[in-house]
Amino acid sequence: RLAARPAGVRGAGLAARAAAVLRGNDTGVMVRAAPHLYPHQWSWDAAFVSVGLAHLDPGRACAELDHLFRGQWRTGMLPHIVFDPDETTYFPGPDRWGCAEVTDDAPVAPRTSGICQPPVQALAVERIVTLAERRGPGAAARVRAWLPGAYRRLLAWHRYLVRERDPLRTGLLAIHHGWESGMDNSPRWDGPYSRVAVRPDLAPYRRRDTRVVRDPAQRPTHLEYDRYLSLVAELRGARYDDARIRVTTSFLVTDVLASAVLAAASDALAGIARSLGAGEVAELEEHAERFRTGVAGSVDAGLGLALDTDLRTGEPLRAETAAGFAPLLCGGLGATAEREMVALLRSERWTGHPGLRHAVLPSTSPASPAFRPRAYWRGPSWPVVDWLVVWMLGRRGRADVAGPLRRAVLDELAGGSFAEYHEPFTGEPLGSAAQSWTAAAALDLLL
Ligand code: 9YW
Repeated sequence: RLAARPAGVRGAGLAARAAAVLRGNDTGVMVRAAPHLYPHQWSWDAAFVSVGLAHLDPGRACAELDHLFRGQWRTGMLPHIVFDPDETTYFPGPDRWGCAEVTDDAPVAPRTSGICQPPVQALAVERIVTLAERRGPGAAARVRAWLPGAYRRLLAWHRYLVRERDPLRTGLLAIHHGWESGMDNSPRWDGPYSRVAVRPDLAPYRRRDTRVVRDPAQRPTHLEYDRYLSLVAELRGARYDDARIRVTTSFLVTDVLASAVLAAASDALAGIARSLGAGEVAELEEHAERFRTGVAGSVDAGLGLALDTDLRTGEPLRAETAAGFAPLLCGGLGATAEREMVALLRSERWTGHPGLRHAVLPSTSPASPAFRPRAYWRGPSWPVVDWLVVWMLGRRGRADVAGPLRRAVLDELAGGSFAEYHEPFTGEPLGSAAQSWTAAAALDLLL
């Protein structure tokens, strides 16, 4: 459909607007995830944003990741938020996390949150290197000079995840808060959250998101938020000590999407290690293989999707969400199983649903009882997720599957508001406008 229109003109206009969004959100040292709603640097946002920046200025892309690396913990963890000290309106802010107050592992400056997000950073670095090489020898040399330092940071990050989040070597990462999945109120987490008690001593708070996005139907409920903050209090009470959290926390689940991202990112990091002549290639390849196998082994025969597991009950979490397509991101399925998963992706339960405005991947299947078309991670389509799927499929040589999805996302983005998410039946932009990672998605998908 895109090809039937004057794609060049439309594409150039959209790219210029996307570039303006990234520049507008740039404080000079970091790109805010969104101008009002998310005025700090988020970990996986920063990775996606750095790829968008690489289309404009590869040096600025590297600086964006360097800013994130400044928040890295002594353990190697990249925290999910690096706070801008000049911005005090976002909730929960650094005082609520109180990381450096309770553990020496956290940096004193910059202040950070005490949890992490899916490890897309090595994939971003791989893409930045490619884009810089395409740009010319000057850009390529600049990124190459930066690469060894970034590599050591990424190696420490991956080793943290492998060591602390999968100590039993199952090939599946455990997360300690739904926020760590990046998909806060996804139906994936309804069961585990129902077992999180709201603490009677929960300190009072005022949310910020519902003051920026006025329609409460688009945001998590107050009960959900009480549980999110009760978990923050639990994690802080455990001094953000992973070994202690594994035993004590009331929310402990595997995350198939983060695991698939780690598998693909380990492939990317092994490639970077090889290009640098570093000694860890075999170790990183082994991580990739372990997590690829873990993800492929999570596919539920009935639903045809990869499922997370509640590690407190041992039960698989039977939700039909976009995360269930995790094996398509990292590979590992046999040919028949992959064909079945691609058929499911194209079916009426997903991108082939007759009611969809664009044939994108909604966050939750419109055919599932948990689906809510306007409610954040319970149904809306998220351009950044579609981009990740397109990008990972492309990396694996599946342009046949990625191509139609890419065109559908670009159609969805053509309105130029760069929304955080969309109502999938109408295409209405929802949540924050001028969201940085959505602008980055447009820039990268247009190429
Ligand atoms: C929050 C910034 C973040 C994303 C998450 C998304 C949302 C809300 O916004 O989180 O307040 O942290 O769920 O994936 O990184 O864009």
